[in-house]
Amino acid sequence: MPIQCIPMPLWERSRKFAILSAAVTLTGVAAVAVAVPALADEVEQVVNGGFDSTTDPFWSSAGMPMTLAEGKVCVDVPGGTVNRWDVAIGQNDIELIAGESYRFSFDASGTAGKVVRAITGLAVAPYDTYFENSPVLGDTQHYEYTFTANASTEQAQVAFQLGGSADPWQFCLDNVSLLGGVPPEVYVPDTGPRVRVNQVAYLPNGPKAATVVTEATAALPWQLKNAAGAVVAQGSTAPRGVDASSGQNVHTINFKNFSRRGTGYTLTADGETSRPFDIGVDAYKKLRTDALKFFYTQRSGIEILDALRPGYARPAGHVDVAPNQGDGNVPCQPGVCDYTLDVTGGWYDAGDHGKYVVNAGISVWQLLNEYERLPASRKLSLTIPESGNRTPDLLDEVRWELDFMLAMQVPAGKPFAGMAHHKIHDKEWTGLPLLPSQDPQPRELHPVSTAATLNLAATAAQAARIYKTFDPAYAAQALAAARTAYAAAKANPDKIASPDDGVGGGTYSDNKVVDDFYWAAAELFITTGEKQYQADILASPEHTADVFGAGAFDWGYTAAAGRLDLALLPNKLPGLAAVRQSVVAGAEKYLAQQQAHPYGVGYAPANNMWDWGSSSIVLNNLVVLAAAHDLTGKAKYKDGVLTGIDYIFGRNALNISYVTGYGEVSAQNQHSRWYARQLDPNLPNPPPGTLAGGPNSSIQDPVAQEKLKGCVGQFCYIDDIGSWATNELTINWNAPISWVSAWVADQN
Ligand code: 9MR
Repeated sequence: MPIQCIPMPLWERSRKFAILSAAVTLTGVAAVAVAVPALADEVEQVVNGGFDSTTDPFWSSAGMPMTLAEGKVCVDVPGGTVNRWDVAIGQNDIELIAGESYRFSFDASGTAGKVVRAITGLAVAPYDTYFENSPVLGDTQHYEYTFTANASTEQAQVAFQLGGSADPWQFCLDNVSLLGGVPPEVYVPDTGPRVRVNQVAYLPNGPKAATVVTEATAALPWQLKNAAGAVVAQGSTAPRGVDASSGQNVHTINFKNFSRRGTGYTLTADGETSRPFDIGVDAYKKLRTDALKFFYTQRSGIEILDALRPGYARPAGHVDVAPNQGDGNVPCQPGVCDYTLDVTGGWYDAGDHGKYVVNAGISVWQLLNEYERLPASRKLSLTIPESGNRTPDLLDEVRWELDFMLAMQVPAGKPFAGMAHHKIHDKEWTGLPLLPSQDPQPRELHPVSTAATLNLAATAAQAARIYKTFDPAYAAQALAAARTAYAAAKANPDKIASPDDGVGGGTYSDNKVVDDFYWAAAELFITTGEKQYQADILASPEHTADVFGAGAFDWGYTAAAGRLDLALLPNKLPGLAAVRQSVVAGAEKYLAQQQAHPYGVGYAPANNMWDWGSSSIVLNNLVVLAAAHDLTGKAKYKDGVLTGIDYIFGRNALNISYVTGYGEVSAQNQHSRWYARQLDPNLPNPPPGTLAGGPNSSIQDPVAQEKLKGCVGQFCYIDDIGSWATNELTINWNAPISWVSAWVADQN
């Protein structure tokens, strides 16, 4: 048979179609087959998958001949290749029908520890991948996966990609099958025991509550046991009826009167025993640091050192080293500007390689706010290259991003001088996995926007007051940039980033900027005390509006960030009593939602439609409760924060902690091009302390659409790397887990 190579990376594709994975995940959220009638006859698509006396019609890459031995096919895989697709075995001319389910199975063995990337995909450009899995090999094993095709084609292939190894190895294959017309797999999440707790820790003197999923309508007895299994407290559950956010009938358990510190506690009710948890504060002291250490590993433009992050070392991304095209000399999209900018550095926004000023803004704001509001954060060692200098590590880390934001400002003398470019990212979407240093795409600056400019104004104004003690020149530079940006935004109040500009990166389109004006004016006023900014605050419609909506603040709505800072930081704005009262009123709203919620969630989205990044919204609403506590000293707001975190750490419908490495079962496979262990066992999972986006009712990605169709609220989440709509990681989500865990760590 003709030998055929796969010339292009199969993952050089729009991420919309890059991945369909049916893998059983590390968290135990497993795909479970449920018996449903087959749609049609089951039809084998692969010819001669048993390699009976010939290898035809399979092909292999040039220089890697197939040999038949003991009824299977084997190859000597050459060493020294770079990409997985550099050497492969496969079969072409396979027909797939969109919407039909297929069972892809094979027996494989290989040199221990080597990896095969088994795919079903398009055999011709643009090489879409319909399904992939990358098992680690050893002795012969049977592998079997079911997926549903999302396209029809007569030009599909099954292929076994074997490249990327420095040293040569051996691979053998048998019984390759792609069976069409099989029953689709019904995804049923493995939610473990029906007693749901904060799997990390309850604070000794804090509230302590759990949720029991049960058919029972009358109260049930519960028991709290210590690590030795002895009953240390008991009581009766409170039936709460059907919870709208999950559709489950639930009871709650209140065990706040038990306060003895310890590890390995469990709660038992209705014949089920919860996952273990601690009573203590230490985990939050660790998390406040881990959540901040996340930002170093997101850095662009610098090598990540193994000495500082064992297991996470990688070369510098987007410096001018091939195949990167580098961020040192980036032009605009065609027709947008006639200059280039050096925008090296900053943090990668998320699992993509883009850098976006609006999302940089809210993230920087929140971390600098942590610095201002929670003084213990100033002393944390984040184990970063700058550790040990005389500047607090938190400020050094944030400066990495601030410098990037400042570099995104249009230079004097150019059209729209003083405005900020909305974003910089790849020209086309790339697939996964892809280390930042391996991204071959050209980078482009996108048009300026009023929102980005005001994000720069707000955060540079914040920086001006915060960095003053450590670097007065930098503080002055930041203040000048903030003033210039604010004036430029006032002169160009309607430069809205296009909601259609979403190829190669996200849009972050923000069509309402009155909130950003208010926030920027607030930060400039707090820093300078000047009347011009005071006048703008008082004239803003946001100043008297209820800014505490379903979610308090996010990249798209920033008024509450301004309101919180006016209420809590020293300033002489007239009418501060009303400003502070408005924060307390916002907190009352979230507290009432939380008290009505049997999982203790102070987030009640309209029509139970959970937002993209809901984990961060739940946390940001807790920031408002924390603010109310700090303003009034009232314990009910503090208890609200402590109750609210339980949901994040496992007291939820899925029984999962949304923070990697925290809790017995936690999110591990967040969508990322470089923490892509689910796709390549040689890569790491996200570092401990990484927050997953969480339930998103709109399930925009294909994995969520295949697995979660019809999901109710809290169930709209899957810990799969392909689910970018429910399971990404981002800088603006790790900022709130950092802020809230830091606040909690300070409470005991
Ligand atoms: O978090 C963002 C969410 O609020 C938006 O609805 C969504 C669509 O624009 O984009 C999300 O942000 C993504 C960004 O556009 C690109 N980097 C990854 C971000 C998280 O998914």
